Amino acid sequence: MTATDVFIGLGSNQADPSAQLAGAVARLAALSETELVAQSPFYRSKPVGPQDQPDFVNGAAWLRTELSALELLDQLQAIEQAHGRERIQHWGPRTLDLDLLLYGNETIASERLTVPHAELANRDFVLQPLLDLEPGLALPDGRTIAQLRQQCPDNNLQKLNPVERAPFPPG
Ligand code: A4P
Ligand code: MG
Repeated sequence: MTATDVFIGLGSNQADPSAQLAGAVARLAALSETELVAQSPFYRSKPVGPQDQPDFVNGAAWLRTELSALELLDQLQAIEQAHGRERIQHWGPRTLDLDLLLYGNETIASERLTVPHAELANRDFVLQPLLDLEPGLALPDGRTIAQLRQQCPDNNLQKLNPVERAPFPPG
């Protein structure tokens, strides 16, 4: 089987978010039949959805994998579990959220998977890290990530320097 380029969205707003993301990238890099091509800078972003929760740290990882999309989803959910993820509130606080943003040039609409990720075009905290990773990236329908980023509402993204990736105060 040939390898497919995939992009994973990373998000956390609990228990030292930047460390959660860094740990997730290490676990992604260690997946079987998978290599880490690159990771984006991390960004601090205001919560989308319920506002009574801490700011998020978001980023993205570029993988090259021989896993199928569903095999990869299983692995993403296992990593979320390993990071103590509890599903309590839709769009609520989470120690780690891993979303399959793009799987090669495939469009997937099944019970467990919607790819490209359904909210991708509406979220600057998803589009900007993708743009950082690959400025020429496009969706299966041909729309470019650069176009979508220009049209996307701005949510006050703040790029984090590695030195600023200190733990947030508990919130
Ligand atoms: N699922 C379907 N498609 C996918 C996909 N492409 N990638 C299914 C991953 N999962 C996918 O997800 C619920 C189900 O979605 C999974 O079982 C899988 O089969 P979940 O992560 O358990 O539930 P959730 O997180 O409550 O819902 P959802 O829709 O995944 O939320 P999002 O879209 O991840 O949004 N604000 C900021 N600033 N930054 C954030 O990262 N994240 C969220 C969560 C809200 N607000 C945010 C952020
Ligand atoms: Mg999710």
